[in-house]
Amino acid sequence: MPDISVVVLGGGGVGKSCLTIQYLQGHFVDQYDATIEDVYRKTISLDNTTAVLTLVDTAGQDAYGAMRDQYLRKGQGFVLVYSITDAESFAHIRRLYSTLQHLREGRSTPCVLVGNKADHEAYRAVSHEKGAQFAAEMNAPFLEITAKDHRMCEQVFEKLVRTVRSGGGASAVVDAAATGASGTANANSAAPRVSGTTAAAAATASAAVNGSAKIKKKRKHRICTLQ
Ligand SMILES: Nc1nc2c(ncn2[C@@H]2O[C@H](COP(=O)(O)OP(=O)(O)O)[C@@H](O)[C@H]2O)c(=O)[nH]1
Ligand SMILES: [Mg+2]
Repeated sequence: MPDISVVVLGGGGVGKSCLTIQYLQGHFVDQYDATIEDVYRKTISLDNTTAVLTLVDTAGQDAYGAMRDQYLRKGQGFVLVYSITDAESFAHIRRLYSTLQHLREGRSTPCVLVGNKADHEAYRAVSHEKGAQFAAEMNAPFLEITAKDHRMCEQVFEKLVRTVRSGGGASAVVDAAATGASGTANANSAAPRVSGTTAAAAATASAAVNGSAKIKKKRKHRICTLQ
């Protein structure tokens, strides 16, 4: 069974752990220790093919350390998360993507861009268009979601697996901006607001997920503010 290593990246407090746990365990955790970095394994059956995902929910100071660079070099798929309520978190993910590209030295970098906390529309600080535009630059699928919604979180990882399988990154994923700005789905509805042609595929996908396990609890890190 193929193994796909997935790294969830983004600034502190954007909802990486909530997204990961909602995907794995089907519930929303209101508070999760911001200093803990966890690695999980999950079997996913998608498009009649099964794979084992190794998920790294990154945290803390390793966001800038040697370990992070290791993840960025070795990862096969990346979930880039920002909060739509936090403009700095969007700037952060842009910088992180530059680093990612630099470290990977031209190898394909399958990514999904996730604007989380879409349930907080009243506090929106990053427009949907801005997100879609950045996703287009990366040739990555784009979703605005809330980690409170299980199906939305599933779709994030399904999109990533499809992106990885299709060769990922540069040319394999259709331009996300093509439909991004005109997306009409409500962020609070069951389907995430998505861009690009893979959205349709995700909507019709029958994903069966079975068996997930936390395989490793990393050491606690000091809390540090990500820039
Ligand atoms: N309203 C709302 N709050 C969220 C959402 N996702 C995460 N949060 C909250 O944001 C805070 C940080 O989430 P967490 O997953 O720990 O962030 P991380 O540091 O990126 O892992 C927590 O208080 C969560 O309850 C979301 O989709 N909507
Ligand atoms: Mg966390």
